[in-house]
Amino acid sequence: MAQQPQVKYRNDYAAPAFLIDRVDLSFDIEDDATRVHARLVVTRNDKAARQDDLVLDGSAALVAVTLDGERLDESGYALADEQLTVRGVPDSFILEVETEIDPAANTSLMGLYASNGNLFTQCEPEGFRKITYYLDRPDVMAKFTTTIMADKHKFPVLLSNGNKVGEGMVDKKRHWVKWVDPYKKPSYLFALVAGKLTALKDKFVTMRGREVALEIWTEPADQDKTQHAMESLKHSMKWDEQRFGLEYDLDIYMIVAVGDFNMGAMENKGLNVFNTKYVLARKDTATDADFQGVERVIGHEYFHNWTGNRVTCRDWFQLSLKEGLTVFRDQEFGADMSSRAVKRIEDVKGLRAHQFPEDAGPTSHPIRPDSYIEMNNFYTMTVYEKGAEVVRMYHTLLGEAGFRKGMDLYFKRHDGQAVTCDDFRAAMADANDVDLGQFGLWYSQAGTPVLSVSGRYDSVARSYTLNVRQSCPPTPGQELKQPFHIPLALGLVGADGADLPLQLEGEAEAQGGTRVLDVKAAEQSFTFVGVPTEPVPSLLRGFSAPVKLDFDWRDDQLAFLMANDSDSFSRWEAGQTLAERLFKQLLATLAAGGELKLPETFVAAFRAVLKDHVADPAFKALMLALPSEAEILEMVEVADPASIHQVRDFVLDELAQALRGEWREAYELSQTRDYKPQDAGKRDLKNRALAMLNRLDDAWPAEAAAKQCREADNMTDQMGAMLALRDRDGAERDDCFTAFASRWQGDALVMDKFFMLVASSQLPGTLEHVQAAMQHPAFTLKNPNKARALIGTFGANMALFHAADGSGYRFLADQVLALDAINPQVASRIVNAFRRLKKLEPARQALMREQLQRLAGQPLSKDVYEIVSKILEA
Ligand code: B3K
Ligand code: ZN
Repeated sequence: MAQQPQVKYRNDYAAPAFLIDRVDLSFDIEDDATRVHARLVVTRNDKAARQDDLVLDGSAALVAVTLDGERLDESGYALADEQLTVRGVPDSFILEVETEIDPAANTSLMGLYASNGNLFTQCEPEGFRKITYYLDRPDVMAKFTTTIMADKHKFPVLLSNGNKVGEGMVDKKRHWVKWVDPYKKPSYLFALVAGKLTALKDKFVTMRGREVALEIWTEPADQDKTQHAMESLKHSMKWDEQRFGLEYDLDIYMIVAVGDFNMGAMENKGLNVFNTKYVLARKDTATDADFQGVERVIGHEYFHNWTGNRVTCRDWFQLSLKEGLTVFRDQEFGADMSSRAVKRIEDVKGLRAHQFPEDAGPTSHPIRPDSYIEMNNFYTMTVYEKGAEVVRMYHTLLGEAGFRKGMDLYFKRHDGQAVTCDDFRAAMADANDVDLGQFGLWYSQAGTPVLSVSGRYDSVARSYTLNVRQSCPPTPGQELKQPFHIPLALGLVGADGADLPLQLEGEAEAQGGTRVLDVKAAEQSFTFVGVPTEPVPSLLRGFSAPVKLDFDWRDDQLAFLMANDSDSFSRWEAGQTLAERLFKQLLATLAAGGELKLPETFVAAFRAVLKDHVADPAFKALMLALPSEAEILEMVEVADPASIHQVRDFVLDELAQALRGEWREAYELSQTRDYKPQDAGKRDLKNRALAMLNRLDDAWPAEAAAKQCREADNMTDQMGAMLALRDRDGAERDDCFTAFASRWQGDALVMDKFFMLVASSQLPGTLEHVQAAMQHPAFTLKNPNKARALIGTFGANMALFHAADGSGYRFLADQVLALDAINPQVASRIVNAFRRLKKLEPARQALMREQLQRLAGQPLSKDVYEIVSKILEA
């Protein structure tokens, strides 16, 4: 490999040798460049090892350095390897640094960059150093003031963190605005926005009666799509007060939407910057899922104001401290805003489809990683989603009241500080006077633990014994694992379908229908007494821990749990377990050259769900969703993507055929009139039915979809129709797709949906269509949403990406190289499509390896290098 970038280790942490108390920034925005003047009030940190020189991070063009008013020449400082060393500084001093940057040329979208003529920043984790020279690490917290000067006509709106304290004219054309943020913050929370934008304005009165101005800024054309974001923001503010007693702390809260953005959104203090995808929503341009996404991300960034900003991370290895906790908070917010049962299932489904593969592959890492080459590669499903599961386990172990006590103590101890995951765990333990020592292994050990459980009923003693064994597969750098502390929530279901009271051996009386067992040893037994008849165990209720569960239920017991379990997660899970067994059997049959057959019991279980007219339609839709191809890939030892695709398609075709009447009935009964947000579940069910019906050769489902495509008054039904037609060649498909692309060619977010449909099609010729779409005037690799919609989606298209001739792999590698030259972060996400290399059957493995080696032979960014080398070395 061409280069050997440096690895950073968690254990190398050392406190900063200097602290910065104050930063006064001024930005002089001109057409061809932006001049940045930074005035830093610096003191030597007496709690750290003494260093004579001040070493700042930075990569911007340096114009001048001044120490206590004296301009330094090159004898006073040195510039090398993206660091500025100021020699022999006193104990406290004022350092002024002037830099020049070119936001229009910045395609990485880190630091200060231009998007459609406006300027935006992204600093987390290490973007601030692209703006000026600084101690760009989260444990250096300072008070910031920001003055921005620019042409008033081109940049009428100038925003930064905190409160606006002044504005005026510099000369006839140029104006200035000054912002002061009264809270200390690390540089990664700095933000600046400048441009032609308009705001939707509202206000919120906090629980202590303070009035906060709320502003959502967009390009003028998008202003009519911000109402839902505003409602979501107000709900978030209220929810955090009610659930956690947390109040907002500035006089203004601003959200700015930008079309070019590397991720979802960013929680900069008082000035969140958002991907337009998570702000803009109008019923004709956004699906129900998009509306939900906006609410979730608005909540997430708002909740960061306490979990992230008021209390931040000591170093980037601690990222899950703020991300795992904030995802847990946004999940709970979502559950409280809609259906808790549905939300939990959706979250677990996402974890299984995206985090489990990560944890089982070459880039597997603990939620608190031990090392990294490029920090941007560690904003992962593991740090975020598994991190949230770890926070949820505290909640499960301590209960709502105990968890709240822990949170209160965490803020009491650490408000205004930069702390570690261990500090959080200590607050939880101390507030509840419990020992969470072993629980700490969730932070240090990677991999998805496996719980193998067996049950034995003793009819004479009327007791039921569960034997629980835990193990965790090896992951890179971690061969052997110690046993985790696992909360195992369970119930025992009696013959009538009701939960039996639970009494463990030695306990005086029975308590409740669901219990949480503390599993701590490699092997452990639990005996329940007073059990009148043999129960069916319902295990891991609510998905009480991020583990894989193995229990030898009979198929009829799973069907019984599907119909009766009082825990809705476990009802859904019983169906998933049945499906998993089915897929494994069918894959084995296919490999042995046998004939595929769908068992009648499976059809019957689906029929029962479709015929259940009482259940919440959103829940029904989830019960009717089979594990995805990505999930099935994780179920087998050696994966042949073609077989996985074939088998899943077979099951869907059979279900469509065998239940055609039921699907049609579901389609017709779920029709809705006028668009109401609360009908989302019905729309989901209806559109799933429409897609199933379009697997049949009948003409009417295609006509129904075509009609829906023409007449839908909302994007959910519009997309539902297109998804139903996506894999069905014919005039209906062509007409619908053509009309869609021409109607929405001017709407960037809707065009992303179009590109996603093109790249996810199962029809032969999809690769050619993707290549053609790259020439579409609305497409550009420079826009991350576009790259993800077309190239990212293609990388997740099991049948086409893994084409037997290697064409999918070659195409993806080509795009990774093209993207890496533009935006390494986006390229690095997309190259992850190769991470299941080792799981593939030999022929595809060889083809994929060839492409990975081709990549490795090229000059790569640190981002892509880190992922490619890990995949090849595993
Ligand atoms: N904290 C940001 C993520 C920054 C990612 C940098 N690559 C958004 C969030 O988690 O809320
Ligand atoms: Zn976050």
